Amino acid sequence: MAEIKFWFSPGACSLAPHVLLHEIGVAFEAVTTNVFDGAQLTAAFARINPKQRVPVLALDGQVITEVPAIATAIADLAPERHLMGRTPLDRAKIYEWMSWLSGTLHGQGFGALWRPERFSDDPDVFDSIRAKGRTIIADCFDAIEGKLSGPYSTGSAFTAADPYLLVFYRWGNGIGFDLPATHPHYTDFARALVQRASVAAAMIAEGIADQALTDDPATRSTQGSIS
Ligand SMILES: N[C@@H](CCC(=O)N[C@@H](CS)C(=O)NCC(=O)O)C(=O)O
Repeated sequence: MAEIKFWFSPGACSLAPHVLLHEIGVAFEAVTTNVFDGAQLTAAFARINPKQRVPVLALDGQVITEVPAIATAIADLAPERHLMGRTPLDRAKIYEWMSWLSGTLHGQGFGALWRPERFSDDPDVFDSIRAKGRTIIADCFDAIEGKLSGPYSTGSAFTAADPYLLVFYRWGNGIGFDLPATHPHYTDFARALVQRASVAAAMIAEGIADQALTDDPATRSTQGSIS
């Protein structure tokens, strides 16, 4: 087995591959790089990932970035776990989920909401960009609600797409969406997922288990993260 090193920020999109590492039960070194804390985005980290983002996975020193690529690499470490599904169609569907979650919901939606400066140099239009981000997020949540109908996003078993969907469920509640009230399929999916041992283990490791999922809107504000 390769030597595995993994950089994450608590509650960030890195939670998804972090769950996958726990799911396959390998030994790995986890490095907390809190992206809320600029001081942790060091020059040393920039040498590892010049994009200055988490997650980062290193396999025997070979650095891999981007959630879909990292998820694929982790799945390939334990092919018997079928984290990329059991059929070519499953695999395509999982890439469909991950590409859309990464590019549209995360990059466009949460990117515009939390990082409007990525879309314009003019601070006067930031509020408008943030509003557009929130609309994109709402549209994505509605699409997710329409696609989910059980405990797994693809096929009849847990796959790499599932913990990625959990990341955005948590963020959505953190930014004031009332998903338990408005999106019952997505909520049932998320509640089932946090019961899974690998998900619980990753959330404990990230120090966010106490923020798991709650019906109390007052505590949901702590669930947001950074894009
Ligand atoms: N497209 C990247 C996005 C990675 C990303 O934006 N990560 C966030 C945390 S969720 C981050 O590191 N943000 C720090 C920053 O933008 O300064 C992926 O899928 O891995």
